[in-house]
Amino acid sequence: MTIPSASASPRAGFWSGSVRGPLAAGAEVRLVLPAYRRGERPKGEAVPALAVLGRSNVGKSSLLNALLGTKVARVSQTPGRTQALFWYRVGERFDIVDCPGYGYAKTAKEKREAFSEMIEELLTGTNTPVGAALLLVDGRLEPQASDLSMALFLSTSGVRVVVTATKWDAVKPSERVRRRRVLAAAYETPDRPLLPVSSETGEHLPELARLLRAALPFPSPKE
Ligand SMILES: Nc1nc2c(ncn2[C@@H]2O[C@H](COP(=O)(O)OP(=O)(O)OP(=O)(O)O)[C@@H](O)[C@H]2O)c(=O)[nH]1
Ligand SMILES: [Mg+2]
Repeated sequence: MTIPSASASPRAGFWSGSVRGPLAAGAEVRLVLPAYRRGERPKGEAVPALAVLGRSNVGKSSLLNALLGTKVARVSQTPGRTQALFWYRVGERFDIVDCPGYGYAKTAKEKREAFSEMIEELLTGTNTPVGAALLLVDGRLEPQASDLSMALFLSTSGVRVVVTATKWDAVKPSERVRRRRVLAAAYETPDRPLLPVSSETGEHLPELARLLRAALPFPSPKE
């Protein structure tokens, strides 16, 4: 399987602080690693990790920020903003990995292939694969081929998956029922819920945070 490819630009930086988003619940969030190479992982003992995946510009970094209640991930109107796998540690309990988006044709082919390989390794590699994935699809659009391809790949990877339809604030109320039905037919299964969300308004984010916590394979009853 070739994962639809990505694009982005390097970014250095560090941010840390206690935050109040529905998935952080007052924990500290810090950037532990911008990974530029296949198989790179944060140093030390591994914790459960959640990969945030989707086409370029679908709203991955915005949703990560909204779930954590931070501005830690960089957001842009220009596709291809996120240019590495950014590992954020939440309260020393779990990691969230903000991935480069796929499907942005203007990115150099080599770079798209490199990101695709990094994401594939993240999901299936023997080097501590992720425990769960959050797949974002654009709630304003009909199902897209690259997203269907990613959903299919995920279903064979053994990773627990939650799908969100993003930018739901921008979907007309009169269209919401039909669009929700079409997206559910494409992506939802008994094991893979689909939730429409908005990072702008916060719609359904507490519910999403609950689904994600349940999907992450915590090793002990600390959860
Ligand atoms: N209306 C609306 N716009 C949103 C929402 N979430 C994100 N956006 C906008 O969508 C654009 C892309 O957001 P990002 O979070 O940078 O998207 P991304 O998926 O991380 O993009 P890449 O890193 O380039 O792959 C920005 O202009 C955001 O303001 C939302 O819930 N509603
Ligand atoms: Mg991004």
